[in-house]
Amino acid sequence: MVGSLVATALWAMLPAYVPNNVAVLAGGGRPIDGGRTWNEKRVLGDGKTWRGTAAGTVAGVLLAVGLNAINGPASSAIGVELPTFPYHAAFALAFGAMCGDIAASFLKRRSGRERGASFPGLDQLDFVVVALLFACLVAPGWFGEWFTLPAIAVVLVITPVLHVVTNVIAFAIGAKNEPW
Ligand code: CTP
Ligand code: K
Ligand code: MG
Repeated sequence: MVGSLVATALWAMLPAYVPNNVAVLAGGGRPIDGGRTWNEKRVLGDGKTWRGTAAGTVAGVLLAVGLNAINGPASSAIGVELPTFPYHAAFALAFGAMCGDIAASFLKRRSGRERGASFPGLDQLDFVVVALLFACLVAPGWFGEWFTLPAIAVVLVITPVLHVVTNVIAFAIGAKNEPW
């Protein structure tokens, strides 16, 4: 019961987990804020680029397409019915994750944190909250089917743990400048 809840919640969140990591690998080029400042601080900073955002979003949608393709065998293997992703839900999760991360950078700059500074709590949950919000708005029927309150609770507990582990690994292999 708890196992199937964790499995479906994590599966449903995968298109939101991958975009930020792909953005780290694919990032670079023109920053979204074009170098502009607000109150003498960058609006977003050089860490939020068009290329990273687009690559991350596309990667999340492609992952959802791949997950749909293996849904049958994966569901049978673990004996749990896993969610399939309608395109609009996949896009909402992936683009929502990128927007949450961008919104967090906006808040970090407003609070005087330089690019790369940590903001505990926000760093670990920004992308999940906005991914869930976008999915809820764009695909309410699908969202309600898979993201029950217990599933959302599971996501809010497990995501920070996964985020910390992923980023420490990314830092250790040199893909990221900071371990958060
Ligand atoms: N990245 C990107 N576009 C995004 C998100 C991330 O290009 N929308 C890339 C950037 O190269 C960025 C790296 O991924 O430096 C790491 O992402 P993140 O930790 O979110 O950015 P930071 O550089 O730490 O900047 P910030 O303080 O604004 O979070
Ligand atoms: K971030
Ligand atoms: Mg960072």
